[in-house]
Amino acid sequence: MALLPPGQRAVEGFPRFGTHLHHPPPPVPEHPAIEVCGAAVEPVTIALTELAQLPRREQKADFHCVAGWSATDLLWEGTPFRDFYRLVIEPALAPGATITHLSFEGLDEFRSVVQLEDALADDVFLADRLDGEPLDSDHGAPIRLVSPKQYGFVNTKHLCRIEVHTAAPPDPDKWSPLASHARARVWAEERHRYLPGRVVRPVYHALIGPIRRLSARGSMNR
Ligand SMILES: Nc1nc2c(c(=O)[nH]1)N[C@H]1C(S)=C(S)[C@@H](COP(=O)(O)O)O[C@H]1N2
Ligand SMILES: [Mo]
Repeated sequence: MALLPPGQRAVEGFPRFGTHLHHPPPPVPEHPAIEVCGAAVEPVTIALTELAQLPRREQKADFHCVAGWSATDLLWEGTPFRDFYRLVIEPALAPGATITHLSFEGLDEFRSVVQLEDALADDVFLADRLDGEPLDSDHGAPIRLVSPKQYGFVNTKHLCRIEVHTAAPPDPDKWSPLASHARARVWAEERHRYLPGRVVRPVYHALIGPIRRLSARGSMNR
């Protein structure tokens, strides 16, 4: 069996998960696109049909949710984020701008903030296919961010907007005891900003079962 990061347990299959389970997945727009915006950038919108012209790759990776479950051996296909950054974002940047963070927003208004260095790791993808099929709405149709070395909450589904930042953007959850870790690296167990990963493990492990049952019920209703 493959080695998993500290505090993770393998689950069967790949559950739909996240903070949005009480909502159905957002509908896929007729002309899906990714918008790039931010203070230091000329706004660009790239249709997913154009995105398909950028370099593409396949990659096997495990997926680790902060709550402690891991889905193993997923086969993602899409554009390496590094290529997207070099070919779409960099040419639109204001001269001399230094980018430090990116936020990734979904059609459901979910948002993750990633340090530039983490976003440019060689296994970070904009994925539109999973296990040989177009990405389904449970897992982020039409396209999602995949950053396998970071917890699930970094991996924005239904991606529609990327904002570039020249400093860390304000974090609305900064003072919450459950604030997320800014790097969220799974091998260092960076689950939360204040609470050590191993302290929250038992609480999360107890919640996985009930949340999965809820998520299965959500899928049946669609
Ligand atoms: N748009 C969007 N992306 C999201 C979420 C969300 O609620 N909305 N939840 C995140 C969390 S917490 C996790 S664990 C993963 C779950 O991905 P999955 O549903 O494909 O298993 O998606 C992440 N990306
Ligand atoms: Mo998660």
